[in-house]
Amino acid sequence: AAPVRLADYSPWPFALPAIHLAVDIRPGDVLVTSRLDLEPRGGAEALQLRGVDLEICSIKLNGDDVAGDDYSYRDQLLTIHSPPSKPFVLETCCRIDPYNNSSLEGLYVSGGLLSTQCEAEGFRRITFHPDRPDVLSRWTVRIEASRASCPVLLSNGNAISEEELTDGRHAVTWKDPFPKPSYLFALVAGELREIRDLYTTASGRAVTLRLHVEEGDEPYSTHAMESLKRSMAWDEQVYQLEYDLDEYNIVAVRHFNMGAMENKSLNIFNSKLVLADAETATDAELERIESVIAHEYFHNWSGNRITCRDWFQLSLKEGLTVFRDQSFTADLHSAAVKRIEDVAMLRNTQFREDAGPTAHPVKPAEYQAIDNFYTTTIYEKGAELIRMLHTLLGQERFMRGMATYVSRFDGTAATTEDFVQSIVDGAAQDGQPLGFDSERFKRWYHQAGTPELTVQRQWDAVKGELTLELRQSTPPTPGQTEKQPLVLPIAVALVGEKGRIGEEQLLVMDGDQASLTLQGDPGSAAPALSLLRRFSAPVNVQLEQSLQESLQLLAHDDDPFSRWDAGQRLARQVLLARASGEPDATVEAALIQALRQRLNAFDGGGGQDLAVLLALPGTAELEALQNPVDPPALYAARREWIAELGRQLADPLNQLLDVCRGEWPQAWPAGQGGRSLTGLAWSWLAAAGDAEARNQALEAVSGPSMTLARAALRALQPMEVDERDLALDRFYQRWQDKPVILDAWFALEASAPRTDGLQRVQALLEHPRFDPLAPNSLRAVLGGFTANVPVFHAIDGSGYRFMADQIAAVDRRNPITASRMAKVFSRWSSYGVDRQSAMRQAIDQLAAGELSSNTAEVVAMLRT
Ligand code: BAL
Ligand code: ZN
Repeated sequence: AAPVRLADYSPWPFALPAIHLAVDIRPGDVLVTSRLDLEPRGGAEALQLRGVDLEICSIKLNGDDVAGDDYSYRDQLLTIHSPPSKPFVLETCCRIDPYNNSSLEGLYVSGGLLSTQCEAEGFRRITFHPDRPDVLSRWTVRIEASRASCPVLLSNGNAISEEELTDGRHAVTWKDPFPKPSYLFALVAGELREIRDLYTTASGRAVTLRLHVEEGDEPYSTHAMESLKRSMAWDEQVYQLEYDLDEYNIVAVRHFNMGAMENKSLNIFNSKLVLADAETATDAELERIESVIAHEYFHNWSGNRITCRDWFQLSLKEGLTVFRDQSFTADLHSAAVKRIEDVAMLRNTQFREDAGPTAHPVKPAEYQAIDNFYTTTIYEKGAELIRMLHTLLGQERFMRGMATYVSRFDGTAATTEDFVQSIVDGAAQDGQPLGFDSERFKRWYHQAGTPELTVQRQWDAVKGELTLELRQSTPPTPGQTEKQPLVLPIAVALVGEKGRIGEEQLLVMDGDQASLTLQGDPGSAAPALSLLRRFSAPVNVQLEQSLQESLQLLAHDDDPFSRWDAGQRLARQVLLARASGEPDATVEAALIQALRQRLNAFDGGGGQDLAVLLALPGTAELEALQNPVDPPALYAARREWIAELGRQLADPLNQLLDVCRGEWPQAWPAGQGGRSLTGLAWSWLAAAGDAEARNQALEAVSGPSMTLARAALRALQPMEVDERDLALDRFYQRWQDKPVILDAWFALEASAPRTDGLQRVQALLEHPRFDPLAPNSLRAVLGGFTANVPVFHAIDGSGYRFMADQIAAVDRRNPITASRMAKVFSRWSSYGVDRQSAMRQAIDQLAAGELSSNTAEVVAMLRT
């Protein structure tokens, strides 16, 4: 099929101010009657509506049946050949089968519950509709079903009437006063238990908050509810944005392609992102749940009240909303830790995407299947763009820009240009110069690839001046060979032996080259350069830094990100040298010494900062620095280095465990530093052969903290020791009836580096507790398998062939999940000859089969 192109955008030639839906849920099918109030806007000869797998029962125009000659339904398009030129009503009735819909798009069944997923293009599987985000309507939805099987009937907006019908049936009608596109429509019907709370907004609106979960899951909903209230308060305080309806519903479903979905006033969540307490979820999961609850709530303004004109604008809502949820977590917890974790994630996922065959701009120019563009580039790089605007303008000016954006575009479908223009117009209301070229800034949206920032410097000891010469360039990406310079906000400072020298400076670079002179201490040795503080721009830096300089930054930089980055740089050096077979004894000794000092200085409190500082760089980051990439060598280097750390630092690590023990029982968010450090100490000590650490870890699997239990499993899982199998078995026995928790066990089993790893993964796919229709289970086993470096990357290609078979099988049921999994092959050209050709064969094997358009698009990108 021809791709959809941004350049081809034109408005829909009708307005659709009101929609009335009647959804009749029956035991074997569902009847959907839709009444569309349509107003021609001139220029339309025919009316075209999207529809997928719909069985037409009737089509009426202004009350009269439309004759067979007057319409056609083919290629997922319903065409009414000659619609009236005046406003008219089109009523269609269709039969759909949600009971056999494994795609998890449109209306489908999950564990007896009927629920929807319409973003991006799922609504066309429910009824005929233009199904594009710039068509906004007021919706009224009547749902009818048997009371016994579906006592709860939910849709968007407010419930305006309830009817008791004959034959044990009932109906509820919902009306949403805010115009919205079809992708924000939601419906849920089934048996659910409700947890209710109340939130009063700043202006006094009483909002009923309702969380709907399966029977028995009620005790695990407190954290999600509290997170929602915190989110509502934060958006009022920070953005002056209040909730706008009388109810807010969240439903937890087991079978869900994404994490969660921001449907207007009826969020639907993957149950793993709702159900949690300290015994059943890790600290990281609790924080993630809090942030996703916030993310979906924040969409009410950044996404719902102001939506996207077309799907090329996806980052308009996603980048902005990720930026907002990142800021929320930073405000509530540690801003430094949050920034570091976000950067680590960006480098390990988005930078990898930007360097491979699926690289695309934050605003792509074309797509085949928009589902393939729910990527880390659209989300996380998109958020970095907003963050750079914030850095360039400062909080006050940025917030004035946000207020301008909301006042200009509330109730409409906007573009990323609208957004950037609003931000700069709002900021400039103070009459001050903007400080950067906003047209150049917009290039960030259209240009794929991670810019390389090359820095050279000269120290003038007499004047005490450090002069920097900076150059930027962006490597070519598929379909984009020529790149332009971008606007880069670069925060820099000098660091001496007593900490920062002088003030931090913000260099705004918008051409190929720039230079900057920083004032240090005359007559002294060259100070260390703290570059790209807070990771002020999403770029790769090329700068030669000595061991001494990195150590100085690690010890004395006042920017936590740069301090962490200095440690990471040394750890990367160590791991890459080990992977190449030539360990660097000097760097290793210096790094161990620096870590020892940190560990010795720790006396409790602030443990999370230390935990992130000690964490090793991610695999993707290391792979980006190796040519050709040898994943098993990197994996082995990491395991050996962890064992070395455990041996060399055994004493301070054991002291650390003593200090941290007191924090174990503290309720999240307290105690998380102590628990993180405990996991790290177990992992390092266990790898060094410390039996006591292995025992402690084994005991924790049966203990009251899921954080410690999972840290223990992670520590034991890479090793061929009895404690590993005992621990995994204990965990399984304890949690086998809780699918959300058991997924972690599946992932750990699938990623355990055993000699019979492939057979074990095969057995997991046939395990009675494995649910092949649940994307969470698939991601646990197949995602776990691809993280199982020695088995997945077996030199004979068996791991790659197996994965290709699995992706093809998943694709027949669930194309959205399959096409995401296919990206696991995106690094094929970076490996050595044998792996390269084996992975390429697996891709070709996948391409030779019958694929969904989603997966076919990804596979085609991989093969270019
Ligand atoms: N809109 C899809 C889920 C999310 O990003 O919130
Ligand atoms: Zn989102």
